[in-house]
This record gives sequence, structure tokens and C-alpha cells, in this order.
Amino acid sequence: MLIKMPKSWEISENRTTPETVFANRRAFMRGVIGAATIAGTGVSLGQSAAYAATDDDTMRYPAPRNPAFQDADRPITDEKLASTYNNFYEFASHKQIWQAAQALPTDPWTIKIDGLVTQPRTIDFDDLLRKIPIEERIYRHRCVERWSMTVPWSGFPMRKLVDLAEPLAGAKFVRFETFHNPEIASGQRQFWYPWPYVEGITLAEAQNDLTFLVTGAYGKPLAKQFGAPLRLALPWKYGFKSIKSIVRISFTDERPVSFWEQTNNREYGFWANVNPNVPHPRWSQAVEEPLGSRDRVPTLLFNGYEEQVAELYKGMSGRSLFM
Ligand SMILES: Nc1nc2c(c(=O)[nH]1)N[C@H]1C(S)=C(S)[C@@H](COP(=O)(O)O)O[C@H]1N2
Ligand SMILES: [Mo]
Repeated sequence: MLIKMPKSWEISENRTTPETVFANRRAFMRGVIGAATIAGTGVSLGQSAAYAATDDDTMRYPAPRNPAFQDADRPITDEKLASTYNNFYEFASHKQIWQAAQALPTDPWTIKIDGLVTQPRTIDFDDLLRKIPIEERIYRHRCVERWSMTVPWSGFPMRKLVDLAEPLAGAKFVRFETFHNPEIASGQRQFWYPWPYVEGITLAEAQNDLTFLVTGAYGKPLAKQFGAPLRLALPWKYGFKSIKSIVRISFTDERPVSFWEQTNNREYGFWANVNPNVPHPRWSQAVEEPLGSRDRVPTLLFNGYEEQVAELYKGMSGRSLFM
């Protein structure tokens, strides 16, 4: 499909643009993108036109919404709540880490792509954003501890990064690693944890439509406590799989052992798909508590994303898929 962009948009829109002009431009962009089929090139065309103008974050956010992922069936969690109640063990093992996380230097930020790929390399985060257009998706998030939230993330499908990485035929898994910097991240001085934080998924999971690499939330670049500048969102899995502040992505033929698996493999496994009928060894997973609500709501199989992901687990069974 073809979208003709007025030439004037390709020049000078910077931080001094009046809010209203900016908002109108965004509204127009959304119209254009909404009209295009999302599966096609509509989104990338619209966004790369915006890109051509400037590198400025104000050009990227808010990112155009992908209409296929706008209805999460739950109210969006209040931004203040979601950004002041976090799990980020690098900064402490309680939820009030948002201020401590501001100490994380995220610019510049590089991501190493290695292992079974055609050409191992290190990519600068800003360069990555220049290569891949972003979009907004509203996803549910279910922590294994039973709290949940619904967040408008911005980012791009992991599949695009897989394409960029060109994995070799032997690659079966993707391993992710978070930064390691005990000087600024006091939690990493807790020597009994196996730092750095590591997570892993299969290559097939990485290529699933839902698997999202997140660069922003609530229409802005990602706040540090959310795992800036790049984190994962796997909405059908327990939250611990959605690793934050990624510095390394490796393609392997061996199943990675995650931070939590290494810490306690009786309670946290590799698959960690959400299932209300498979209790955690110490508590039921039947219900959850959305942040900001005192109501408990039933937890759904695959966190409500069964239709999109069931195919991945065809022919597999057993408790280990759900812990
Ligand atoms: N590097 C890293 N990633 C992490 C964690 C962490 O402690 N360190 N916590 C995980 C857990 S348990 C959850 S529930 C989510 C929390 O994401 P949020 O703080 O953005 O809500 O991040 C996940 N990713
Ligand atoms: Mo979690």
C-alpha cells in the first residue's frame, strides 16, 4: 500500500512544536495508520516517514496504535500506579524502587546480538530505533505474585529483531541478559542472587506475533523503572519472563537457564505460561488483583491470549508448561 506524506512533515518538527500542532499531526498519523491493514506495510511506512524528520523522541511518541492490540478487556492501569509499583530486583527486592532506578544510565545504550547468528554484532539502541518503527499495543501483564496490570506499551515485534539478527539453522532458543552494574544497582550487591538477570524463550516464541520488545509506555519513552531502554513483554507468561533493560540477546541451541530458575527451580520454570489451574507451590493462581483495584478477577489460561499462542505448545503437556 502507498501513503503519500506531505513533504513538509519530513522537516523540522522538534521539541518547540506547539502541543496542539503536534497532537493534530499524531491524530492524522493515527488515521492514516488505522486505515491501513496492520499486517501489511502500513505501519512501517507511516512511521518511517515520521522518522525521516528527526531523531527526536518527540517524533516517535506517542507511537501509532496497532488496532489489532487495542482491546485488552481491562481498564488501563493508572500510569502513576504502574510506574511506582515495580519489580526490578537489581534495585531492591521490594516494589518501591522507582526512584533508585533513576540512577541507571541508559544513554548511550548498546545491545549485543550474538551466538548462532550470521554476523554477531553490537547495536546502539538509538540505531536500532532508526531501523525499526514502533507502534503502541495494550497488553495485560500478570505477575506470578498475583498482581496484574494493563499497560499501553510502545515497541516493535521481536520478530523484526530476529530478522535483523539472521539466526543460523541450529538456533532454537533466545537468551536475554540484563545489565550488570552493582555500583549503581544496589540489589546486585545481594550476592546470593545469580546476577545478571537472564531470561529465555524458544525461537518459535520469539517469532510469535505477541512477543514485543518494548521501548516505551504510556505514550512516552520507557521510564527507567519499567526497564529502560529496552524490555520484553510476553503477555501470556508470568511477568518475570518479561526481562528489563536488555544488554544482550543470544541465539542458542541450548535452553537458557533463567535467573529465577537458577534461584529456585522448584517454583519458577522455563515456560511459565499463565494457568489459573496450576497453582504456584505456595499459592493459588486462580485469581489476580489488578493494581489499583480491590477486586479480585479470575486469571485466564495463557492470561487470555490462548488463541494467539496455543499453537506454540501443541503436543506438549504437563505442569512444567505453567510454572
Ligand atoms: N531485569 C529484570 N527484569 C525483570 C524483573 C527484575 O527484577 N529484573 N522483574 C520481573 C517481574 S517479576 C515482573 S512482574 C516485571 C515487572 O514489570 P514492571 O515493574 O514494569 O511492572 O518485570 C520483570 N522483569
Ligand atoms: Mo513478577
